[in-house]
Parts: sequence; C-alpha cells; structure tokens
Amino acid sequence: MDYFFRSSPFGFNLMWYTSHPIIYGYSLTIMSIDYTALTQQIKLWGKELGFQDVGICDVDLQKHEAQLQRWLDAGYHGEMDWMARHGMMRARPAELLPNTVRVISVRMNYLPPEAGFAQTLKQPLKAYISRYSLGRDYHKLIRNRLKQLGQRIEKEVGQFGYRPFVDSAPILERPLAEKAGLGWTGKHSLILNSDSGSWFFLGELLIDLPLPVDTPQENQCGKCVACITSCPTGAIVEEGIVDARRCISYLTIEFDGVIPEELREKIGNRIYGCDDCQLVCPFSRNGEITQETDYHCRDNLYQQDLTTLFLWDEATFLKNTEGSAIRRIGHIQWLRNIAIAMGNAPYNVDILEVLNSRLALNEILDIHIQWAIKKQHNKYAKNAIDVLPSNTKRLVRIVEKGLPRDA
Ligand code: B12
Ligand code: SF4
Ligand code: SF4
Repeated sequence: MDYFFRSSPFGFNLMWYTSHPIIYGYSLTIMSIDYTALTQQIKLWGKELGFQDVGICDVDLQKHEAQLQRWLDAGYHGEMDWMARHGMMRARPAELLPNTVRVISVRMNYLPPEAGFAQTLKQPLKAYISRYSLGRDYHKLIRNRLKQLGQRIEKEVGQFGYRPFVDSAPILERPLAEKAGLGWTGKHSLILNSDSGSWFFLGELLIDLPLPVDTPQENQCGKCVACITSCPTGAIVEEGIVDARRCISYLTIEFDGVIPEELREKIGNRIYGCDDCQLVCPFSRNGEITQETDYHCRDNLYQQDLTTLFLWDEATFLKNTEGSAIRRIGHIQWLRNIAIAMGNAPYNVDILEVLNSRLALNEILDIHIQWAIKKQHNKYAKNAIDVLPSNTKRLVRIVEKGLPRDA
C-alpha cells in the first residue's frame, strides 16, 4: 500500500493515498478524504479567490534541470546571483518544503483597462512602464490569496503542510504552470494559453496532499516566431530561451549598473520593463482585462512626460511609488532609466535643462546623463525630428491593428 508520513504539531500523522483515512496521533481524529472531490473544491475556491485558473502537478522537474544549468552556465542570468546560488533547489520543490508531493499552480490576469500600449510607445516624450507594474505590487496580493486558499483547504481536511510562492522565491514557476495545464511555454519563454494570451502572473501553493494531477496543454506556437523577431534587443536567443542580460526588463529593473551603450538606443522610452514580445503574440488578442482594481494604472505613472518623472525628488519618488513594485529599484536607478529615454527622445530644451540639473548626484547616473545630453545635442545638430525607430513604428502598427481595445 502507498503511504507517506507527515509530522504535525499534534504529533505523528500517517496518511494513505486517495480516499484513505488520516489518523492524527494524539487527537485520534479519523477522516477520509476524497481527493478527486477535494480537487474540484480547490479549483472552485481558487476561482472565488480571484484566480482565473488553478491546476495541479507533481514535483518532478528533473527534465528541466539540465536546461536550467545550461542557462546558468551561459551566464544568461547576468547579475541575478541568487539564481545561481539556489542551484537545482529551484527545480526541486520538495527541497524547499519537505514532504511536498504536489503543487497547486494558479494564474491571475493583470491586463489593465485602457492599457494604451501603442499610444505610449509612439510618443517618445512620454514614459512607457510595462503594464504589469502600473498598479499595486502583485507579490503580496497573490501570496495572501494563496494563503487563504491553503487555510480554506485546512478547514476541510485538517492540518496539512503548505506554503505559498510568488515570483521572488526560488522556484521554477513556468515549468510548474506548464505541467499543471495552465498553458504552454511560448517561444518568448512565458506561459500563455489560447483563452488569455500571457497577460497573467503565476503563483504556487506547495502541498503535501496527493491530489490527482492535471494534463499539460499542447504547444500552439507552430511556425510563428513573431516574439523572437520583434524583440528590440535580440534577447530571445533561442526558442524559449531569454538572455536576461539583453532583456529590457532585466536592464531596467534587475540591473543597477551601467547599461551597455549599444543597448541604450534600443530601450527607447521603456523606463520600467518591456511588453514587446507579448504585444506581437497573436494570442495576446484574447487578453482578458483583470478583475483586480489594484492592477489598474495609477494616474501618476501612466503616460507621464519624461521630464515630469525625472523631476521627482527621492521623497516624491518614494511617495508616488508606495505599494508599487517600481519602488524597489530606488530613485537613482529610476533616474538612470529616464535619462536613457531622454537620450532617445527628440531634441527638447526642457529635457536638456532637467538632465543638466541632475548631474553630480551619482557616478553611474552621470554616465547615462552625459550620454543623453550628447544624444540630444546630436539631434539638434542634425535637426532630427522623427526619432522613432522603424521597429517601434512597426510594433505600433501591429498593436493598433491587432489589439485595438488595448492600443
Ligand atoms: C528571472 C526572471 C526574469 C528575468 C529572466 C527571464 C527569463 N526568461 O528567464 C527577466 C528579468 C529578464 C524577466 C523578465 C520578464 N518577466 Co520574469 N521572472 C523571472 C523569474 C523570477 C525566474 C525565471 C527563471 O527561472 N528563468 C530561468 C529560466 C532557465 O527558467 P524558465 O524560463 O522558467 O525555463 C524553464 C522552461 O522555460 C524550460 N525551457 C527552457 N528552454 C526551453 C525551450 C523550449 C522550447 C521549451 C518548450 C521549454 C524550455 O526549462 C527551463 C529551465 O528549467 C520568474 C518567476 C519564477 N520564480 O519562476 C519571473 C516570471 C517568469 N516573469 C514574469 C514576467 C511577467 C516577466 C515579464 C513579462 C515582465 C515585463 N513585462 O517586463 C518579462 C518577460 C521577458 C521574457 N520574455 O521572459 C512572470 C511570467 C508569467 C507568465 N505568464 O509566464 C513570472 C513567472 C513571474 C510571475 N510570478 O508571474 N523575468
Ligand atoms: S521583454 Fe522586451 S526585451 Fe525582454 S525578451 Fe521580451 S521583447 Fe525582448
Ligand atoms: S509570438 Fe508566436 S512564437 Fe511567440 S509565443 Fe506567441 S505564438 Fe508563440
């Protein structure tokens, strides 16, 4: 007979798989669990808690270990040292939470209404902030909901082992979501499905209950390579593999150093994250608008002039980004990113003035400000008015045609 042991504050638990009793050592409570019925309940509770999908998978990610190692060996993680530090533990959920046998994988839509993708990208004097980060920080929200899901299950089955994870924790979320049937791994490496595209966050509840598992979805990318060819910095180096060091999301959010000069122009007006590989995806047309008002765009960050954001002093930056993921990059990195966008903007006297006003604050910032000032002077000398790169113009056309509601 299959069985496994669990420890609990009540003492010793012995639990049999599917529909067998749990015997609690001291309390001697005996209860029988119908795992199939429990799974259906969990999926309903998950939806009540605001998740659009809930899937279940086992913890075997062995086939991903070699790929993860290859990615790390190639140095694609850049300066995200934690990724190398956690090593293969990221592919072994049971090492993170002993006795874990299943992962409940969830997804939550974040696409805000009136996303205004093309509208912002085509105005180089405005700041483009990726749409997942224009509202409240998702980490806390999703972790709390997962915790509530765990508590709901606990109410039904009694004490059991569980732990919620969202994003920052060392776990391979995408392979787990794929296994749990939430979607397939696109060539941009994100999880997407035919109902919603990829505009959703992932989260997981590691559990020690042997629930029945879901079936993965079939990959529907086919011959499409739109995300690979449209990435402004060529960061998608192979199908499904991103070299983070070239990705605008990494450069603007995770990396606090000097951004390589050859990549600065390609960043355009994207001052925090990037959505391009998702915008060109044919499945993004099916993106559902989020039900969470917390993810709606905040006025003080949405389609703002670069000069307005650059003039925020540190106290204003901290106040205006309270509760937002953006706060974590800090004021200097915020200014560095805006300085690059200003270097990419058309010649503008106000831009030159504010750039100069922020010199001598920080050594790394100065390098970017001086670069931006030089670019501004060059544009003045050449009388360059049309500064939008041809690939951005193409992207804007694709979005206006393919995603009219969100354009
Ligand atoms: C580090 C990280 C980044 C890095 C590196 C991105 C990357 N592609 O690896 C940077 C900073 C660049 C980044 C950017 C973004 N990220 Co990010 N990121 C993460 C994080 C923390 C870890 C990802 C990771 O481990 N990468 C390393 C690689 C090796 O692992 P992996 O891609 O998961 O790869 C496995 C499989 O893809 C598979 N595999 C590998 N190669 C191939 C090839 C094929 C053909 C196939 C089928 C499979 C396959 O095996 C791999 C190894 O086991 C996760 C959260 C988490 N804890 O998982 C969020 C996460 C992936 N990010 C997310 C988001 C939203 C983004 C952005 C869209 C944000 C933005 N708008 O700017 C961009 C998208 C850029 C992109 N195209 O990937 C979401 C994705 C949600 C979704 N729908 O999939 C996550 C899951 C966070 C969350 N909880 O919601 N991110
Ligand atoms: S987020 Fe932007 S830079 Fe990163 S892979 Fe996608 S398109 Fe390329
Ligand atoms: S753009 Fe094309 S290749 Fe890339 S994820 Fe979408 S369907 Fe797949």
